[in-house]
Amino acid sequence: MLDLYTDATPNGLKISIALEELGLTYNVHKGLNNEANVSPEYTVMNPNQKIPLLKDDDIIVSESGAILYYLANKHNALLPTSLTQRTKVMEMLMLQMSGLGPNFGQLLVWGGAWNNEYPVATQRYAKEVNRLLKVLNTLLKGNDYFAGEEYSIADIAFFPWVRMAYIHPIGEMLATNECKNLTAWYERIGQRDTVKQGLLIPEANPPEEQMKIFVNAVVGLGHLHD
Ligand SMILES: N[C@@H](CCC(=O)N[C@@H](CS)C(=O)NCC(=O)O)C(=O)O
Repeated sequence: MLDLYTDATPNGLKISIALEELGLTYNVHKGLNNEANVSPEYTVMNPNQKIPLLKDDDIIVSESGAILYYLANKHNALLPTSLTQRTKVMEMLMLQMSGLGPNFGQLLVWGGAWNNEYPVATQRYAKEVNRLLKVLNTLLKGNDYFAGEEYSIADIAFFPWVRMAYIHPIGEMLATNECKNLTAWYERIGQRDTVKQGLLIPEANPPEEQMKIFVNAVVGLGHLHD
């Protein structure tokens, strides 16, 4: 039995999208409400006290990139077979995990949650997110997906983060209008029924409500970040 500990954050949504793509049945546990992610029971499973986390019977995996890789390997799906393409997928997965995710998270903290109190900090992260979005736009030139012709976990990893640039008010600071390939890719991925379904986990909240949950998550909940 699969148990997903998650919430409506980009890292959490990656996993519900992947599970929907794979057509798997899973139990959903809302991970951020009432500090569920810092409870003693949860901390045993993930000492890092973050969501998402996937429990597949006795296998427990945290870190969204690792969960995506685990699912793709286990089900032999969403990962190309050729070494060259697989390596491309891993390269993109690493870029998402180490580049776009952390920088966009910081942008939302400084520019969103903390109301641009320190414009120099907001600008630093806006500049880097903009740069990365343009890199993604270049990488998608002539390609439907990040690994070329094949939809993969790299696309799933980027989608909920890139989505922020299109649906969060902070997107006004970002030059998505200059990123035609990225916009076409974003629309292509967003049209998938499985993606639409994954975005409704853990609950069918409108995007604005999801944004609030997300901002709480990036700022940090409870005693973890005091
Ligand atoms: N690198 C991790 C990041 C996990 C992460 O930062 N999770 C956030 C939500 S997206 C969280 O659990 N925040 C709650 C907290 O810090 O208390 C991943 O990709 O899974």
